[in-house]
Amino acid sequence: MNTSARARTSSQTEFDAIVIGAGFGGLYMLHKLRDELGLNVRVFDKAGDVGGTWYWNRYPGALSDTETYLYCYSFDKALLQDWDWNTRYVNQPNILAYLNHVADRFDLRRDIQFETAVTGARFDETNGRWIVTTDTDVTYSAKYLVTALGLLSATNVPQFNGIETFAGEQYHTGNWPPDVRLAGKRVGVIGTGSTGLQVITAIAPEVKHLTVFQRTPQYSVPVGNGIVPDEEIAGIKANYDAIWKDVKTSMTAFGFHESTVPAMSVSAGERERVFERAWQRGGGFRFMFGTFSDIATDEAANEAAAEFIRKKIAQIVKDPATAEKLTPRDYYAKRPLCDSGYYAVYNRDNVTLEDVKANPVAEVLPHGIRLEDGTEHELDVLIYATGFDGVDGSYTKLDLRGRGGELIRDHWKHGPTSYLGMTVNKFPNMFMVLGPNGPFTNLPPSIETQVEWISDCIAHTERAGQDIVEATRAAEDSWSANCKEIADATLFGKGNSWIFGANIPGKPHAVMFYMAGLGSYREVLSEVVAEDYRGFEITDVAPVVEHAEAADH
Ligand code: FAD
Ligand code: NA7
Repeated sequence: MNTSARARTSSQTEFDAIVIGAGFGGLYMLHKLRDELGLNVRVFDKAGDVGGTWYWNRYPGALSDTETYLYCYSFDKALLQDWDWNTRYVNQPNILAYLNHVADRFDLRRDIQFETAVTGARFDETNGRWIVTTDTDVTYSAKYLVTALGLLSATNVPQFNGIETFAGEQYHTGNWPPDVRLAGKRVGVIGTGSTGLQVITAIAPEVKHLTVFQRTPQYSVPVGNGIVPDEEIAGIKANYDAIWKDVKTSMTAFGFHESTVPAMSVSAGERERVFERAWQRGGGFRFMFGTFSDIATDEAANEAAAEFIRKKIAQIVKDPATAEKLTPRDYYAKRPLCDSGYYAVYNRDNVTLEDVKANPVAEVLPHGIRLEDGTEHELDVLIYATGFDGVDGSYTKLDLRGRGGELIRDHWKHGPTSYLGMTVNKFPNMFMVLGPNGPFTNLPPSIETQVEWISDCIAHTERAGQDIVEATRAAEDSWSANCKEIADATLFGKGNSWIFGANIPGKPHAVMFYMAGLGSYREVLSEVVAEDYRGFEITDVAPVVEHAEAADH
């Protein structure tokens, strides 16, 4: 433990608000609550510094797939003008530099306690305060608890037989240490999601040999990264007000207008031209939502987009057997991927592809991996690009208890639920940034939306002189049912991925997002406020009552 990092903050233990997480969400939450509402706030993060996702995911090739000009905060106009950038997409070191700059600019670090993991939090019904336990000996308390834990922050490491016997180096991409050297080594990568595609493409030219263990092939389109001309950047900076207005009323918040044209309403030739233009321009969300209106909802439209990508794979990959292994046959219905030359990697002599669905990993050996057919791959380094226990995973690992001592993991035993993606009945005064059933978008604008809404709600409760703000059970049920209905109208539920919890063995397959878009989400939030915080009870500390109807949904 780095005690100096902990010592930077005072020995105070009682706060108005405690925030967990110092990524995009937690940093802005601290600024709002401390600098605008004047609250006494402490932020905890188990990381050694700010950055969240971008502190942990330092693997080679880590890149945002949101364009740079929108992968940032919008709340400070001077910051938007001052921060310099020049690539269409922003890589991990530059996102981390940006968040460090934000922390310095708003003097945030003095209220952040790093290298401190929150282990649990319990709502004390007698006084309406949250009691927060950490991996230090100290217990803290606060009236408000904001969990900005991240929706992709609890790493998923598959429990292969023999994993502990591996004698080489092993890394998960979401917990990547500095100074890893891969040049000249025999490296294995397990996992071909967004992260796998990035790390594979980045390291293939430098390693001695790369073996990719692929369970499910992926649809991916080019990202289209490159230097952005100065005039374009000047144009963006001059028009930021209008750009953000547009983004925050759009569906995906990725900076393009979602198409309103159904794929099957145009000729096959026109479809091909539209797909080809999007392929040349780059961007996964742009390909899925900017080309036609119904790729995520209509089977024929989905198949047309899928078939276009399959043909591209066949053109790019020279060895037909490898191309076939790389070709997905299922729906194009996961968070859409983009890459910097992924499929072409398999034309390199130093890259081997193993299909571990057909021939699963039997065990990890001290010197490599053995597959079920007996094939052994000798490896110096094993990289797990196996993703995250997404969305609720960071919550269910905590001893997080609301009224009556109810554990969040019991409340969510059939899958996570929330009201507005931010609140949970029986967990009063607790607000989640990017909690379950929040918007499925480019995330910084959704994070800002939630942070601002939470801050307003806390200000409202304080102005009213009240102790407790709590979502009703009816509001939570109705919002969760609404999210399910919207998600059921898409094809996403048919793609087995983290966005439905399908990547973690034993995890209930559940709706995790509000898929109607950011514009519509913001409208709902405004209506809730206009109707005097519809769906919330804002009260003083109530006498303790028995909660016999324990959540069973
Ligand atoms: P995070 O950045 O995840 O921060 C959460 C913080 O909480 C972490 O620092 C963690 O250490 C801390 N924490 C969690 N639990 C505890 C605990 N118990 N005690 C103490 N601290 C705790 N989104 C996009 O919109 N566009 C993209 O292109 C994009 N690319 C991504 C690429 C990768 C590889 C990954 C992993 C995610 C990507 N995301 C992307 C999603 C990304 O997570 C969000 O955009 C954003 O960074 C989330 O910010 P956050 O503050 O909500 O959470
Ligand atoms: P993902 O998208 O969940 O991808 C994880 C990958 O790891 C995926 O290919 C999985 O295959 C594979 N995986 C997981 N467990 C195993 C086991 N046991 N054996 C073999 N392969 C396995 O995570 P990412 O980190 O790539 O991306 C997450 C998000 O971060 C992404 O959407 C962006 O928003 C950034 P599967 O497909 O499940 O068969």
